[in-house]
Amino acid sequence: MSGKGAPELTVRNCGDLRVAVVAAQWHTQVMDGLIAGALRALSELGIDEPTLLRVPGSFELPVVAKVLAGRGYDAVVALGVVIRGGTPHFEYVCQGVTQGLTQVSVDTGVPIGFGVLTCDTEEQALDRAGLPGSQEDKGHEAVTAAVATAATLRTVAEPWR
Ligand code: DLZ
Repeated sequence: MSGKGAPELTVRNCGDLRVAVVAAQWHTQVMDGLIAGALRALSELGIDEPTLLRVPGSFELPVVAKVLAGRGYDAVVALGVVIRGGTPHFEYVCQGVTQGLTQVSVDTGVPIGFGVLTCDTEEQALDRAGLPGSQEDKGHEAVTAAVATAATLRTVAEPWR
């Protein structure tokens, strides 16, 4: 999938939104970049002191996202990186985390930013991790998308006000 065509999102009046970030721990260098990009985006949006929780691997992201979504957060951002190996495990982890996060979001009505990289190689992941020299900053993008969606949902919650 190409990053070409991504919108320039403008999100206003969102500094009071409560946002949690849940991040896996596999592939430290890539994860450090994703988390830094996510925290930078939150700071740019005026969202100070976000909650940051770590889980072992990407497969564990949905369960924590679900609990956070039930605790009053307006948006949750899930960060992880899964790199293809020589076994079908890659497909199972990718499928589990993708379907799990989609289900959490739709079931709870809380936007979940999808900052999970699914890559063939570590080089591809580094190129999307928002590190110096990276082409893309997927942690930043995932926060912006989740907060923009939460801000949109707030406008439809009580449209008569
Ligand atoms: C087992 C596993 C493998 C092989 N690869 C990754 C990976 O590339 N990225 C990731 O986030 N997690 C990986 N895991 C761990 C699983 O997500 C999960 O933590 C374990 O299967 C334990 O439930």
